Amino acid sequence: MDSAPTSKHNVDPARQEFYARIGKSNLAPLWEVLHKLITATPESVIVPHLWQYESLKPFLLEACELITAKEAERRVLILENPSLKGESKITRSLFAGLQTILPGEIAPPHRHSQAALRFIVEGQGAYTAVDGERTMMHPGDFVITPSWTWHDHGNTGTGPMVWLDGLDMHMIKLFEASFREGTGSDEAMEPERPEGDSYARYGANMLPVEAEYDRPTSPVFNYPYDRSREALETMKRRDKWNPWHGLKFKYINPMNGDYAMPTIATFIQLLPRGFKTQGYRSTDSTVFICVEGKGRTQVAGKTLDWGPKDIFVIPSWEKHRHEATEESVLFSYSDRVVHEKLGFWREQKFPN
Ligand code: 1HN
Repeated sequence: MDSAPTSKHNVDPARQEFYARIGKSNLAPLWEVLHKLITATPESVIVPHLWQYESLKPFLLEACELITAKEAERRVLILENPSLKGESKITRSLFAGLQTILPGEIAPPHRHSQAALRFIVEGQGAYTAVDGERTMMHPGDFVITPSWTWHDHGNTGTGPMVWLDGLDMHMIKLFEASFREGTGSDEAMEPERPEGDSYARYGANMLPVEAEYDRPTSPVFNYPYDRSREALETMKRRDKWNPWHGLKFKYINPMNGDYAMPTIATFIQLLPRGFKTQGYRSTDSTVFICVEGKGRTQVAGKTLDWGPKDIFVIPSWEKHRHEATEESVLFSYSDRVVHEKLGFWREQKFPN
């Protein structure tokens, strides 16, 4: 096959003949690819992109006419990075999708190696059940489905309910460690514990003495928005604004103060009206959703204008700035926790 030289070395016919010959033994010369493999700085293949919720909403409702939640198993429209069409990826490691469930519908129980987060976008009256406990979901709540826990969803309300699903799916795929099973039934699982049980045990700044909890994921599986919003509201009265983040918090596991999930880092931040963050970049490609407010993010020569429920993605090591034209709240998730745990996370804060 005719291919353009990838480096200055391989114009040499003797080398080319050698490469072809060793290729038959499933060998290849590192020196031809080294500079592509090890770049001086991250070269993200993904692009920044914004999904405007208002323009997606009709598609979410149209999907409801085409397929039931039961038949779909999960009625999710995948947010695909424009540079990775067909790969079900918003970043190289993460999945994002918008799930819709109609009144009376059930998304049947299953479990899988992939961990999920739900960030509730709109509606009321739907629950998710995780590992035997149901929690009602409200807009702005951050809900966790840890790896290999049974989960189902049901809408007992009167209108459609929509949430953002974030999964560590492509990490599991990379490691070829995916398992999945159903219960053999389409019916919702019977709860084993009363609603609010885990929040009472682990979410009230107390822990059971001799707590027996050995998962790497937070035992609090619903971080309600009214609590996190109230905290931000109280803090904004006296806190100095961080020039790169405004007022930004990570969700934590109360057992150890670590990120709430072992594979996905989650954050919430408040930007006051008129605030402009200074340039910032980090190695973790990040998915943002605007919860409240209005603003714009400058990244790679693009301006992403966001408002409530809009979702956008910032690639690894792309310098960006947020500007809030109204007081804004952003929720975000990334694989930063993995970068940190494995020791390769980096960030750069710019002086302007
Ligand atoms: C999944 O199980 C859910 O449980 C949502 O709601 C989205 C995307 C890919 C694979 C499994 C859910 C999913 C998913």
